[in-house]
Amino acid sequence: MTRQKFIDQLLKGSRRKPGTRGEAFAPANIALCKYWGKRDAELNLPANSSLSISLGKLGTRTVVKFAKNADRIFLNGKPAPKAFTRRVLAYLDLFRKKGQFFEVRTKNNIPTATGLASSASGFAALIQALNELMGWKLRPRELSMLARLGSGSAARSLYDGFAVWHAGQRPDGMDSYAEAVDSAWPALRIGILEVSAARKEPGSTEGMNRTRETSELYQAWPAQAACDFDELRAAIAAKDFPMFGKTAENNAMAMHATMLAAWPPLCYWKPRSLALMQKVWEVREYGFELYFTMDAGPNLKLLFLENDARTVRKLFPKVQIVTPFPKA
Ligand code: 2P0
Repeated sequence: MTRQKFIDQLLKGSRRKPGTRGEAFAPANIALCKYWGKRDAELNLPANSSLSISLGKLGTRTVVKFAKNADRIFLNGKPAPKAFTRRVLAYLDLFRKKGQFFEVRTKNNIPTATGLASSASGFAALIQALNELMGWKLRPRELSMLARLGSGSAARSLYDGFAVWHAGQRPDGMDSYAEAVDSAWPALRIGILEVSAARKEPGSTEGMNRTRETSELYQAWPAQAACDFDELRAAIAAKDFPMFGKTAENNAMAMHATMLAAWPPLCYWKPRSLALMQKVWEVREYGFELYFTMDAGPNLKLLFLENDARTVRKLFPKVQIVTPFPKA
């Protein structure tokens, strides 16, 4: 099935009463059970289900309007860089009618120094703004499937707090959507440790394709991910922090192990990444409940509870602490 057919099917029967403007905010998210590998590249369907935590007020705000003669794309108040513009236009092409142009104004409040990807919050904000502009009145579940076409992890950025993105089984992808996990954990903290803010090489799409195609260890991944997904859900429901941290960290290490066994090998770690991992393991030997997760990049995201924030700050003076469940 093509993307276009998928979209036609999803929008069939939806209301189409365009407005004049759409605006939305979407949070960035960090996967605790990672999405790694696609079962269908055209429809961007994942090989495994994933689970994430959204970063509260850190994310992307986007305003979309109709434009007269040409598309106009802005990022943080300035005309957007070429690569960004190209990606947004390719996505808008999926939805535009002939002769229709858009003005898109996007702002990220994720400090670039964190090295956190903004494509997830970016596509999640864009599709919600488009939903309002086009008057589709789609629900978050359907919007998550459309966000997925821009970037897989964007499906999970439709929600605050914990979110799951179901891999689904259907070839048409209609069962691969994200939904919120109805469980708040106000004491949970994420600590971002930046090792490098440079653009990751290669990008995750290429990284996961190469891993899936060449890594023998990848065969073990879907089963581990399925198991970790269930364990994390159980740990969240029971607020069992050691089980939560252990499962998330082990899931990240397993994902990186599949990459190391790819050819050419993929190693996103820098020497400092490894030094930080070893520091976490060392303090855990002394009974301190600190864990980490890592994505397709060199930075660490620490996982800990509110009461340990002071100690984490002492151990890692440069840490940026995020509260994923901010008080309203
Ligand atoms: C995740 N990552 O679950 C995993 C963990 C990176 C490592 O989702 O190809 O930019 O656009 O669907 O969403 C990053 O991949 O990939 C990602 P595409 P995306 O967060």
